Amino acid sequence: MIRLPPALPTCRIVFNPVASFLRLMARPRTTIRQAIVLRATILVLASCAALMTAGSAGAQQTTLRLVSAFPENNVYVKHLERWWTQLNSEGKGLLQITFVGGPRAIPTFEVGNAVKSGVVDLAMSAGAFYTNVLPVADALKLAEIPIAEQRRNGAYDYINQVWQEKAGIVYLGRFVEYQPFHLYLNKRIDRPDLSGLKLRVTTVYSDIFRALGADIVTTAPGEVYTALERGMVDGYGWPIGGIFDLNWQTHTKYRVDPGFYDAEVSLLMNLASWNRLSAAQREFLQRQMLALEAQNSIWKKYAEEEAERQRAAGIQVIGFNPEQSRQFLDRAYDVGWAAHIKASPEVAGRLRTLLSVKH
Ligand code: 173
Repeated sequence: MIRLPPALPTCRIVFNPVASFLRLMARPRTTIRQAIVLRATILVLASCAALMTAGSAGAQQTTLRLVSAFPENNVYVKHLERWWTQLNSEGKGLLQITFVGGPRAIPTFEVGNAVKSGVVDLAMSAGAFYTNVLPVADALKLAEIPIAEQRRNGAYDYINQVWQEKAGIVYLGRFVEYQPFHLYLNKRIDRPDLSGLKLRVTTVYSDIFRALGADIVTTAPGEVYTALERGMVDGYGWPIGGIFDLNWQTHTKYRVDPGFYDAEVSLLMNLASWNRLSAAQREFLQRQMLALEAQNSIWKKYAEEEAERQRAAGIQVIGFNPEQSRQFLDRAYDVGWAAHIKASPEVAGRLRTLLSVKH
């Protein structure tokens, strides 16, 4: 956050030279004593101005505070950590990022409020975690085209327009893709019917799991382990990668295929913090963000590795036949979009056009 030079608040609080000056000028006659005060006032004004100039010239380096909606040992946080470490070494004297922490600093579902209000400057989050601030953010999981193409076809600009207008949030970019979501279970099913199952969700999965008959319970990622351990749920939604980060494999018997949608994790910025950056700082941050997005294809390999790791850990795959799979996927996208279009027809309708592939 850009800090004002310390001289400014001091000048304002202890002695308000502008007000004294105006008060003096408003008087019809000036005594000698008042003339001395006037001269002192002008001196203070001049030195305040000098300090302010010196302050802004010296404020070339800005430090931004970042939080994560995911727990700190999660793979997305580790990935981003490599990025901000590199950014900090390249951005000396210009821009720095300080990592404040994960959900222990700001609870997962409060991260949206924190970045909207400016409690933090930056947040890494999935859309599902800040639906309390911007319900349609969850629709980004439905994108069928990569972020690189979203930048080319106008989707990225439209997302930014909506995010800034409705939530005061700048959508800097998306650094997780090619990670389909799956349903992980401890009870066997043999067709796309989830009736009788109680499943841990976020808004990512709630509409499709409910449409298939499940009972749902919403928790942040940090509470999934306890919910599984205590047998409070029969399964959970999560992408193909990352279940080992928080030890969920010890309470996971099955993974249901096919995967659906695409895990979306993005970097968000408070609009006022963004507006305070200089042109050079913005350009630097955008360049760093593009370099991060350019790495996104690593997630394809990671998906394969994680599937193998699950197999090696004894997690069995429950698959549907091709027809069931096709119907399941069509239904997942239909109910996913339908929920958002019902809630905000114009924005979700436009997002659907921009983010979908013509079938
Ligand atoms: O918590 C979740 O299951 C969730 O919503 C999510 C979203 C993106 C990536 C990983 C998890």
